[in-house]
Amino acid sequence: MELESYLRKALEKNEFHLYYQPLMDLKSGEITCIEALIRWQHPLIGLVSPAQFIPLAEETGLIEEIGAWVLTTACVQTKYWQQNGFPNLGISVNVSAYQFQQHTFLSKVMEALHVSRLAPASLSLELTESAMLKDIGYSISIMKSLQELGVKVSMDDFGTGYSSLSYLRNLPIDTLKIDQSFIKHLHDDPSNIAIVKAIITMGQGLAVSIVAEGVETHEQMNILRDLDCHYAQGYYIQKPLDTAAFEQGFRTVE
Ligand code: G
Ligand code: G
Ligand code: MN
Ligand code: NA
Repeated sequence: MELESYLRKALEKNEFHLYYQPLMDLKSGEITCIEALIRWQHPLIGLVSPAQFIPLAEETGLIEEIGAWVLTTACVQTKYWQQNGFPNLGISVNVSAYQFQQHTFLSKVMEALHVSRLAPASLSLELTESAMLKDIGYSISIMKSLQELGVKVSMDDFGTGYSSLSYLRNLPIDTLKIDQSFIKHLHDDPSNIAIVKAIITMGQGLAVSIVAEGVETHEQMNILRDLDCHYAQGYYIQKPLDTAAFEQGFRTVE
């Protein structure tokens, strides 16, 4: 109960902020999309990681409100950036398993699009494998409804779950995000190269875009480019930045 009131107050007091991390098109070098990552700036504790408070928000049910805030804030910000120099910028938003299963989820997505006037095609939603597989029939129906709206669906942390590859045939997904654990030892472990290469080939066959996460070195980026990976994300390209720092970064790119 105490935690719930803490989280609720955080929302009321505007202690949540979104950071943004770019996804780079490896062919053109362009930033095509940004991932929104929530941060909690607590006045006393300091910065609290979402890895800590998202599970609590799920337990208490507050994820519904926090998730709606994230969606709306991310869409409004992206629409603003589209109108101020980055017309083709897309936004990718993480959705937790519980949030995805809520019966209000689809209407919250539509509301965020309506309020922001962001084109649905500019929005991607990131779901983990386990979130998708929880109630697969229901998940597929919601994912299809999202795609009918024009919203894209990404599978986050791909390779860390237990799903059989046959699921990939049936799940309506636009993008696979290869988990950072495969990228971390890309240059010193040939088995990781083999796995990443196989995922990229599979992506081409299934017409699914591939994003490599957690790219931290030039060497990793070169390997991914050689393997024809579409997109990369990670500290080597840019770490997650707050709105002001992000706009600074835009200016230096221009
Ligand atoms: O950015 P960072 O590494 O601290 O994120 C830690 C975890 O929190 C990651 O699993 C990330 O997907 C998750 N996360 C970050 N922002 C959000 C958000 O807005 N909603 C949800 N549900 N998860 C988020
Ligand atoms: O679960 P998800 O993939 O959404 O979480 C992404 C998390 O990874 C975020 O918390 C983000 O801050 C973090 N992250 C982003 N790029 C890198 C990177 O290059 N290295 C590491 N170690 N973490 C990263
Ligand atoms: Mn993510
Ligand atoms: Na991920």
